[in-house]
Amino acid sequence: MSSDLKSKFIEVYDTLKSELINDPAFEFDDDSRQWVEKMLDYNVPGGKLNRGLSVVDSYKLLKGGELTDDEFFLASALGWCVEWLQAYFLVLDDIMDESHIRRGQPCWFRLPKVGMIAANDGVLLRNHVPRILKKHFRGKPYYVDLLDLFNEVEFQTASGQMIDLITTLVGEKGLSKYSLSIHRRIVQYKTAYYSFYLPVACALLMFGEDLDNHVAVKDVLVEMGTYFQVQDDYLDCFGAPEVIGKIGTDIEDFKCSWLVVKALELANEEQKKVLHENYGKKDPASVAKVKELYHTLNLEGVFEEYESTSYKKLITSIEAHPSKAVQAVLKSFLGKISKRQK
Ligand code: GPP
Ligand code: MG
Ligand code: MG
Ligand code: MG
Repeated sequence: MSSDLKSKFIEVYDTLKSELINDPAFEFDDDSRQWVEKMLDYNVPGGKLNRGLSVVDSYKLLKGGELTDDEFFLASALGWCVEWLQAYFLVLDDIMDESHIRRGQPCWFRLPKVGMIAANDGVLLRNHVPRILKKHFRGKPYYVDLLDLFNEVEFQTASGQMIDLITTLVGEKGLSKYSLSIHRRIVQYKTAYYSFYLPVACALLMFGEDLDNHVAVKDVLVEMGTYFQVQDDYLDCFGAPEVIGKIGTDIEDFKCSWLVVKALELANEEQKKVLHENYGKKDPASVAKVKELYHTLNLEGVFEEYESTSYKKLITSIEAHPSKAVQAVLKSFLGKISKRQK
């Protein structure tokens, strides 16, 4: 995606924001308008924009040619709906995970003037999605399918987030209950559907496709999303905070992370004891012991191995797809995330 396209995409954000802060369904005054504008600028556009840009990219590959201005605007608006949904998830996820830093700045709820107002801001962000869809897609034949898609994916994500959170109660009873199959279920639901399936499904709907005919595409995207969240788990511990823009909390939070599952698989009895005694503790010395053990077990190497195996598997399943245009969509998405450092 060229920087010119990216700046055109960001122009669409400005349009959508200005519609939302002048929404006639609410009597805005200066304070409320300013609050929403600041909240949006802080939380919506500051990420990598991979998910949002993928809608435009995917639609373009499906069409096989340049987009009209109208098509570009609509595909971008759908891309921004995905980014809005993500902003809503992240504002709330950071409260739940007790995180401090996101996208290189304090998490929204950490700002002294914000605090728990962030919980309502999350609700507002979530409500902006159907307002954008209503304004720009109400007359389209695929409008109902779009609404249904966003609802389904939100349900899947919230369910995934629930198991991410309640599984820590299982871990507290006995860390060794964590397994790769539990991990897989968590990440498939909390990340893969909204981050990978949703952007491509938006493009397919806008292109006039019936999603029931694209189950194979969904399967590949869910697989890709799983790979992406394993990377996220890896970067939580091994990523450079100044590059990933956040500071990991998975060890402190007792998360069923890919790293702890792998560590449990590889550790001897003595090393398991170190894990049991230090995992899920807030104090920096315990966290350091867990990180040291990950290093001793060479989880960096184990991850590299996983990464190249997953990549090859994904390429094989993509190339099994009958349509070259769909193959291009999937390969383009994979290209954006493979071997990512952030
Ligand atoms: C990412 O998990 C998962 C989400 C952002 C989904 C949240 C869903 C809600 C319904 C709130 P993560 O905690 O590993 O992400 P990060 O590492 O970016 O904090
Ligand atoms: Mg989380
Ligand atoms: Mg988190
Ligand atoms: Mg994470």
